[in-house]
Amino acid sequence: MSVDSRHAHQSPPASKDPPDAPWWTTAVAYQVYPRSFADSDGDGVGDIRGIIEHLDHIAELGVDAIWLSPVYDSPHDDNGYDIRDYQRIDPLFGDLDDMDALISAIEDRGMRIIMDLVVNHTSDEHEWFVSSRSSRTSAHGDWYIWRDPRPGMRGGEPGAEPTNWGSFFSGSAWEYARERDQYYLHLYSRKQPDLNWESVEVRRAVYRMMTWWLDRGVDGFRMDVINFISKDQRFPDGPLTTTGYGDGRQYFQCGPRIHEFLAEMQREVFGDRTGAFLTVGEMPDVTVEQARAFTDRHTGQLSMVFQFEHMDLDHEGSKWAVRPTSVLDLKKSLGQWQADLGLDGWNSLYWSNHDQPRMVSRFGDAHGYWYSSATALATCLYLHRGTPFIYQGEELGMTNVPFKDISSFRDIESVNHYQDAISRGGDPRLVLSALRRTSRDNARTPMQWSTAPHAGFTTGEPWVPVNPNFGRINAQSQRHDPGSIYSFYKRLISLRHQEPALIDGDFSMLLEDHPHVYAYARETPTSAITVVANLGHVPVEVRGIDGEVILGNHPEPWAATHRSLAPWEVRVLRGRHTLSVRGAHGDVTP
Ligand code: TEU
Repeated sequence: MSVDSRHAHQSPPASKDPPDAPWWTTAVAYQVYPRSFADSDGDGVGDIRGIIEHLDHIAELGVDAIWLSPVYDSPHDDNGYDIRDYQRIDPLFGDLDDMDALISAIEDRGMRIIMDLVVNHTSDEHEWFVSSRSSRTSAHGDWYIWRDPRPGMRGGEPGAEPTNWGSFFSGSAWEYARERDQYYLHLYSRKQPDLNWESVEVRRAVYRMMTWWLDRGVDGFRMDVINFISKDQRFPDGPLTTTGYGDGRQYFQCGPRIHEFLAEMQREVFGDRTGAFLTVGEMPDVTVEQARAFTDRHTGQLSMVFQFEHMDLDHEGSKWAVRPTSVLDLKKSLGQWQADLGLDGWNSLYWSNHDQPRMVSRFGDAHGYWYSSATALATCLYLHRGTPFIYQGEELGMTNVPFKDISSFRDIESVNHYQDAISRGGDPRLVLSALRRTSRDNARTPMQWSTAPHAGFTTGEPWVPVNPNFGRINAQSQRHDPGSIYSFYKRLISLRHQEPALIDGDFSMLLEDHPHVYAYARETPTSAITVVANLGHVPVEVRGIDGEVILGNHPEPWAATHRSLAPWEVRVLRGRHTLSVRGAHGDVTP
């Protein structure tokens, strides 16, 4: 391997970190999806009181911050990502008193809380939209993105939409409103109209609402599709896709005014307290260069972004056609992000969230090597440089769901895609089998607390059935078992907090060309850690892995006596190790 390629995945030295690095650079975060976390009142839907009752499950893991998916008032067309009132809690989840109680309970346990900020769009039932829709001259007339029908065509007529863009949830991204004889843009469902960020009044209203939440004691925001808020005002057609609609992303992904808007938000909302808050921008399709500009420690507008590159590696053209992710592709992608954000930017590190299938089913082996693959994958990613985000249930090794038929799905994206694919002649069995692997509902079944009915999630009928494997996979059986995935996550998080090399250390990928071994070193001038994992199904003999194992998923004395890595084995070693592997094709050296 050439020196150049070795350096391609090396981040620059870490010694440039300022001594007063913001709290979130050493933090581990945990995402709660309230609908599916814990139901305290038996209505079948998770709620805020349920979260409070189970806070110790999260606190004992050792995490520093909780990201709460939306709990705001909503008609729930997209499970709360369609907000009707930003300053009201949905009665399904509780009220503002419950929210205040949650904020204090989190603070009492030494943790922080990050709210979900969904301001690319609102619900069509938001009073702003109701007013905007009523007439062109209403008080909120220009708060949304309204365009006339195509010249020479009548509104509502097929093909009269202002552009050919498709919505992420199938169909056109435009909906006709007779009241104004115009179309409004909705990149997501037709009940999620996009706000017009060109309007200074919209921006002011959003900043006021954010400040109101900060004053209530929240510690930051996860910003939903925030890189879509600035649209190219020319609204051109996009290249046609297989759905029959155009792909408009190049006209709104990191659009012309995105940095200006986010800089304004930073100034108006956070002012000189910016470092005290965690801001993470969810950014589909963001490139590493763009992410570096957003997160630059001197000139950036956000603490970090959620990028999607590693989530898209298994897409064969679209998210509905999947192939397995290769370890080589993963190493290349994640290594590149480490290298390129290393010095001045900051990474978020995640395997899963409420939009992604379960990580052990997707990247690991949930059947043959459930424990080992879940723990190996977690160790590999969460000891990179950046801020880890764990999604509820991941710490238990929760898996994808054996959905029976289309009636078992709840998610608007899945349901719409199914109808759309079938109407275009798709084979229902094939469409269903793709959905089983990729549907967001895989992540949304209830938390598996115990072996009680419905996994202890609710005393009523859950809004979506629990995964039938809750008898085997649940918190009750794992919380006090030192050999559980939950206990492993505790050790992993504690290690991350203790070792300076894992916080500040630079990152160098090792054995870059090996198809199954994922290995890297983290180093500061005074300490080093080497992580080496076998993400494959056959043992691999790796030279250089002897020494002190500070964390491993095969208990001692296994590591002391075995020089080869078992399938899905991971070892975290003290010091910088020189590794080599003898493979079928000769030696692969670091
Ligand atoms: O998701 C943004 C997004 O584009 C995708 O991750 C989306 O989930 C979809 O799968 C694309 O195929 C965010 C939220 O996380 C998601 O839950 C919302 O549905 C969406 O925005 C709209 O608010």
